Amino acid sequence: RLRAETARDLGFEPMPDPSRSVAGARALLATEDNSEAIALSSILAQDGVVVTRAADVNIAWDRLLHEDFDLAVLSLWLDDGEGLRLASRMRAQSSMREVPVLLVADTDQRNQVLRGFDLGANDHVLRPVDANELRARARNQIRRKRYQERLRADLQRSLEMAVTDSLTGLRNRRYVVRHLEGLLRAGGATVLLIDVDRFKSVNDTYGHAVGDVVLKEVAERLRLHVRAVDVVARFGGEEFLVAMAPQPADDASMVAERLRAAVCETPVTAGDKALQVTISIGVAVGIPDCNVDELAAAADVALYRAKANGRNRVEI
Ligand code: GH3
Ligand code: MG
Ligand code: MG
Ligand code: MG
Repeated sequence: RLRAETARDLGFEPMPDPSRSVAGARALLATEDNSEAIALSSILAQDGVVVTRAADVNIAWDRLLHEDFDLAVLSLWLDDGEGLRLASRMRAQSSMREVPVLLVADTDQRNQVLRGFDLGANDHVLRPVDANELRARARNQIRRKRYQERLRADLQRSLEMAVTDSLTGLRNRRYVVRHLEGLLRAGGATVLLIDVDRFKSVNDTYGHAVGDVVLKEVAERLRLHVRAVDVVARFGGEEFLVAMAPQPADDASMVAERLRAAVCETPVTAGDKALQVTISIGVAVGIPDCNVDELAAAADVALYRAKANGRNRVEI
């Protein structure tokens, strides 16, 4: 369990904030009645809500399809339960599923309101509409909707963080291990295990910060020189792993050779220095029924050979 402070540090808001302004929120107001449209619009405008009016369900649907709204106010004046049908269609349409629906109904339309709740409506007001009540219910729905959107964005960001290496922006070890498990289940995988040569001496000579610049640049070159379907990850300190679909050894070696060349052919600039950086690569092609550890170990054996044979080399 995260403490509330930790959650906030990570960017999560613990609750919808009731003091947050709803000014600028966009509401669709569907009603056939002109004077009601004018009255409700001016009530909502008091909170800075921007109202778009739709005079029938078809116009309303069209607007909802093509524009983003923070609220839909559906008047049950709309003929023959069409208002409810609109609410129900909105819940079936993924782009509108999160738009809160506020029903406006007559006191004798209680049953329709209840049916509306079953169809996914969020709240209602009864005629004659009390201005303060409509405003309060609208603000409440708008804030809830916006809070939900922020939560979704936070969740997306957290998921991204959980699979990303923060120094290089590459996928992290956890992610690539999962990805390899998937590839192996689907029939096989090819792995390139990449280690920066004599990297300790970069740190020792120029300092850790320069070492980090080198790692970022190597990461970027690896990313640029694999195919979009291949996954490049930072596997450890100065080790990278490329996970690829199963392929003939020659093809895998060619990819590895391309990466090796991409790193050694152009010096890495760090501040005013141009550093000659090289990498060694071990290639492993997945045997049927092997697991990720076995595959990585096979690549490690090949990598060790590349180091022993002089570095800046590919071995398989
Ligand atoms: P070899 O060619 O045999 O791979 O030699 P090497 O010096 O690269 O090998 P070694 O494993 O001894 O050194 C790896 C170094 O990488 C040691 C460690 O301090 C450094 N390192 C690991 N992670 C980071 C990092 O995030 N940033 C920096 N700057 N250095 C790192
Ligand atoms: Mg190493
Ligand atoms: Mg080493
Ligand atoms: Mg190394």
